[in-house]
Parts: sequence; structure tokens; C-alpha cells
Amino acid sequence: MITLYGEGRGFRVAWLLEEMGRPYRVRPVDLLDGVEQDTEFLAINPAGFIPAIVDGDTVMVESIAIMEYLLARYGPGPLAPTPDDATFATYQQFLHMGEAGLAGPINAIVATNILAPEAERENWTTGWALGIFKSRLGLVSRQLARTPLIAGDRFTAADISVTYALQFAQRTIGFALGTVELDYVERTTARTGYRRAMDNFPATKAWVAGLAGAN
Ligand SMILES: N[C@@H](CCC(=O)N[C@@H](CS)C(=O)NCC(=O)O)C(=O)O
Repeated sequence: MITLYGEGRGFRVAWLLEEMGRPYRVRPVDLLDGVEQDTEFLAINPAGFIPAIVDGDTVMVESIAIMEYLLARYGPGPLAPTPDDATFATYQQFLHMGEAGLAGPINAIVATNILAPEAERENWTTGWALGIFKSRLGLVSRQLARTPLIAGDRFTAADISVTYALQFAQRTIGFALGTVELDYVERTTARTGYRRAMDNFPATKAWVAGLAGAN
């Protein structure tokens, strides 16, 4: 059975596995407590970040790469359009943009807000990172004006990638999404796979429950 280390962006992986109907177990990793003592996890990912998976002899990090691995290894099924599909390029673009252009830049702001000395919390770099997020969000909005889901009419792994990123921005820096994005998140998170994954993520569930007005 696949072991998924860590919540956080591990949610993308859990959601995908729920949609694919594949069994997995979640092995919690407490980043806030410090991973230095967690020698079992450090043996899996010496760099100490989450998520990671162990699938037989395969060990992997990077949430989007893990999703691509799982879809290629056990799918793809309807969650990943094949290269001959008209939506393939859009799918690939937003699958990666969810992390590279949306959630990734937000990391810089979150880390600065939590870890930087008070006087250094608002700086050029956080402004730059927010600008990157907003410019990519513009592409998301443009696409959602054309299609109900990010790569067309069908729910795909790119929706998992982008939905996670939009919620990450909402929940961590209180980013106010527009109506089009809010409606989109409502659509994608209404899925059973989302709810099931959330039920396997107690720390995330508790954190989200503590945030006023978040879904
Ligand atoms: N690009 C990576 C980002 C991973 C990432 O930023 N993980 C966070 C938690 S969601 C983390 O482990 N932060 C601590 C660290 O990077 O040391 C991915 O998509 O998996």
C-alpha cells in the first residue's frame, strides 16, 4: 500500500488517490515540532519537506511529480487527458501552474509572515511573490471564464493542483478570491474525493475549521 508522508501539499496526493480509488495510509509529519527528531521520515526525505510517498521500492517528493507518477503508474483514467486529447496542453499547463506559479510563490509570503523578524515581514520579495501569484491567477480566471473546470468540462488532476493552491492562498495569507474562483472552488470541493481526503487529514481539517469563513 502507498504511504503518504505529511499533510500540507500531501492533500493533493490524497485527493488524487481518493479519486482514483487507490488505498493509501497517511503517516503524519509534524513540521511545526521540527523534523530533526523524525529519523524515519528523514530517511525517506533527507531534505525534510513534505509530502513524500513510498510505493513499494519507489520513494518520491514533489506533489505534482507524485501526481504524475500515480496517474502514469495506475491510470490515467479520466483524471488525466492523454496527449491526443484537445485539452492536454491546457491540462499540463495548469497542473504545473498550480504549484510553480500559484502555491510556490505563496510559500515565500507564508514563511516570511511566520518566521521573519517583525520589521522584515513586508518587503520587496513578498510583494514580488504576491505579484507572481496574482498574474498567474489572472490566467486561471481567464480560463474559468471559458470552461467550468480548469482544463475543460471534465474534472482532472489539474483541478486538484489549482484548487489546492487557491485554498492555500485563502487560508494562509487571507487572499480574497473573486466570485469566479470562489464558485470554481465550491464546485471542485463538493466532490466526494475531496471530503474523503479531508477526513484522512486531521491536522488540516482542524486548521481549516479554525479559520473563519473558509471552506
Ligand atoms: N514544490 C513542493 C513544495 C513542498 C512544500 O513547500 N512543502 C511544505 C509543506 S506544504 C514544507 O514541507 N515546508 C517546509 C520545508 O520546505 O522545509 C511540492 O509541491 O511538494
